[in-house]
Amino acid sequence: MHPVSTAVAVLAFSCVVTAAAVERNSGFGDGQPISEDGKGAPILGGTDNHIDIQNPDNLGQQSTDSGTVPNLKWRFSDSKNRIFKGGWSRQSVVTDLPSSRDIAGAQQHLTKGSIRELHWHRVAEWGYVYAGSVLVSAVDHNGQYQVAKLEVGDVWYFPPGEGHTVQGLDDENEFLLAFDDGDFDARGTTFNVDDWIARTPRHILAKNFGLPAEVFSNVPATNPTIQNGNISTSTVTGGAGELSGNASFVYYAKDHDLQDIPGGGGTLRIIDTTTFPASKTIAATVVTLTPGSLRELHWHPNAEEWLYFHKGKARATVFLGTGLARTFDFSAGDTGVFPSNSGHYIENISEDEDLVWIEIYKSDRVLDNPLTQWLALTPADLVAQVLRIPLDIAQNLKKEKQVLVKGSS
Ligand SMILES: *[C@@H]1O[C@H](CO)[C@@H](O)[C@H](O)[C@H]1NC(C)=O
Ligand SMILES: *[C@@H]1O[C@H](CO)[C@@H](O)[C@H](O)[C@H]1NC(C)=O
Ligand SMILES: CC(=O)N[C@H]1CO[C@H](CO)[C@@H](O)[C@@H]1O
Repeated sequence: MHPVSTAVAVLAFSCVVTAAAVERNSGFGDGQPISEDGKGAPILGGTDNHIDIQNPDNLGQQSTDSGTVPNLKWRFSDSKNRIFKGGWSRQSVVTDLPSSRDIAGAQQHLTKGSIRELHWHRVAEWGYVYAGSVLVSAVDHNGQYQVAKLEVGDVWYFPPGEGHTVQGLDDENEFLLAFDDGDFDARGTTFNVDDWIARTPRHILAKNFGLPAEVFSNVPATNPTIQNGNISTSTVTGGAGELSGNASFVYYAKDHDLQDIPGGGGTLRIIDTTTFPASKTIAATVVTLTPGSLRELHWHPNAEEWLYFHKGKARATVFLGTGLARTFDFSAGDTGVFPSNSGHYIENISEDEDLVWIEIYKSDRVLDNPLTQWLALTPADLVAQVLRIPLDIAQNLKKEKQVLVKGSS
């Protein structure tokens, strides 16, 4: 037999065997696109069963989904990690998650003493410490400066163009970064100080700093981004003084109470210009949702929402209008985007683990319109007629935002 024919025959045979071996009723829990009402069939071609089991909604589990909705999820685990002596960094940008036009994100890790070198960006940078502690330092265009030690839950915001640096203080330190432009890798986004100095004629450096040119002969030209170092003990004085009060570029979690949650399903921290005045282009919410609870159906009138899932397991359906809806399964390490004004909810689908995520908006404010409150504050007879629900139900819808609705666990 011709070798190719043999291969085809073997392949055909193995498909038959596989098809017969797969239980018709095995279903989504086994990573098979087969519904209880008999739709679908087993996957016989190449597939990553592990990923399929984690994403039953990609397989078609949710019967209310409809139409073609683009992918709105990206796993940091699918990002290219850059490793350095002193840490690592991986990002989620518009080429990874094309629907995220407003926000790009990154995770970054610094070991003790390691320095994210001095740099600035064309875009604003927002940071949230979730492990360890860091020293951040920045100087604005007026020559005002701030040096601050941040711990877990604390946030920084550097406006576009503000020179800054970050140093790890504990043995291991990690934080989430968000930038107010999805196209973070565009040319002209990040400017590293060593890069600039290495690319400036020596006699110009001498003239600029009023120093012998040799002073700069060891400046690295390789752009290390993260480098080993010793923990800073220097203090800064002079210039136009320290940034503080409403001009401060840091938000300390300990100075702010958690938001009141009528629905009782968890905790919420809103970090926008009402609580962190300097953060003019990035607003954020840090949410903890208890098992079985629901971030109620709502939409954001003012911005696209970018999400980073820090802990737990979630399910969310995004409604894009005109009959379009798609459900996504999220777990720790995923990022996601809900387009501007899209309707959505997030449910904690774990039996016992809290769900923790961070929402980022390119805005000065976090604004949301909950569905229940809208219906409750519309004439009840109109709502009853349109939705064909009993009048007394429409009359008794909750008029107060629930935000996080407690589920039974
Ligand atoms: C860190 O401190 C040690 C001990 O003082 C010194 O030998 C070393 O050169 C320092 N490293 C850097 C990067 O300055
Ligand atoms: C500081 O910001 C808060 C919140 O935006 C505002 O209410 C307050 O008036 C500001 N204070 C000053 C001194 O500008
Ligand atoms: C503890 C709890 O209520 N878990 C629920 C989370 O959500 C999933 C999916 O809706 C339910 O199956 C779990 O029972």
